[in-house]
Amino acid sequence: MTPATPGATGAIPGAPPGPAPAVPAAPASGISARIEGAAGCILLDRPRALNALDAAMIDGVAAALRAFRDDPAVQLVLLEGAGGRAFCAGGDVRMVRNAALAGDADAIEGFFAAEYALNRAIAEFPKPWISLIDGICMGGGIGLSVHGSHRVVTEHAVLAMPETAIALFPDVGTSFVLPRLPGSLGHWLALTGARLHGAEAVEAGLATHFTPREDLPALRAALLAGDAAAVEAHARPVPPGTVAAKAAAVDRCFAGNSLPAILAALGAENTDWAREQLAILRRMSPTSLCVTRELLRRGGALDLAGCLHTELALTRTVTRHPDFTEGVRAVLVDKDNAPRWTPPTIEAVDPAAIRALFGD
Ligand code: QUE
Repeated sequence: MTPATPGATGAIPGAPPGPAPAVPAAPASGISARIEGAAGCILLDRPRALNALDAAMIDGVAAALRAFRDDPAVQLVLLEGAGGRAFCAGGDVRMVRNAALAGDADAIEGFFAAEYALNRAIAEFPKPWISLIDGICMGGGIGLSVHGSHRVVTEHAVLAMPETAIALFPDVGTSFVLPRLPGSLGHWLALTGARLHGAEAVEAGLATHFTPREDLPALRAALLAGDAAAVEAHARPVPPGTVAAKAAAVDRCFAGNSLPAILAALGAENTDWAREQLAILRRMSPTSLCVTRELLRRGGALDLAGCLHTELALTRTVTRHPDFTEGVRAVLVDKDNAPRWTPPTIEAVDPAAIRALFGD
């Protein structure tokens, strides 16, 4: 068989039938994309980084999306993570930090613009876009899945938007999604970075179906045969769980329209859960918490495109704030988990500084 032209992109015209050639991805891209049966299959394949998305992976997924969208042989898209531990742990924030330290604003903007364009293309994808989430799914991984039609989680799935820990904010279109979750659930998830297990993620509305890991091979086989309805057939009912049990307290505490109001409500709650949430919020970037609260307020009134536009504008200002490089340093570079935030407390955040980050 003739090797594919190096650097070729898109489906190869006149390719012989049978096992389809890889759609475009060179092995170095961190993804692979191929047609199996009636399914366009995309594998996030950088397991040593928990499949965190770098620029090449974003370009690879975007090229595969275009090829699968335009290929009538592809009835649905199947998105998975390699390595057994993660679907996708996030984005390449170490690279973004290096670019921020180097003052390379164009590199930062280019990275996020490509990622957010992909998030929007997934929302507009005309065929089933089915993510099988059998491990860690955070940040950029939520962006690759939540805008698609089907998000199948297993008992090994852990979903979260943990950006306030690194002084970023919930992006990849989640400023559209989170304010639309029931009650104040999205505000709680965004501010605290709370991790939801598979069944809880279905309860919260981030995931659509729960299927045990042991059933994934059968589900996968049915999907390769083009049967998107197999997602329903293989789904198990979700037992009423911890999210429903917490919902009333979440709504009492996280509905406040400012961080001081949320802290006051948590203090008044006087439960172990509320004290734990307070302790978590006290570890996050105070500036990032205030940006996040305001972003979700605005996101509730915008469409997805408007949210992604707001997020992209924020990446420019927020990555220039000292908390961002410090947060990535503390969590992902030095891993001392001892960030020194500027200002150091929520009470010391100047509302005018938050407005300035939004460009008001
Ligand atoms: C908050 C985040 C991220 C995070 C941890 C946080 C994030 C992200 C990663 C991550 C994890 C593993 C990797 C990697 C990145 O961790 O966005 O390259 O191998 O991408 O507390 O927002």
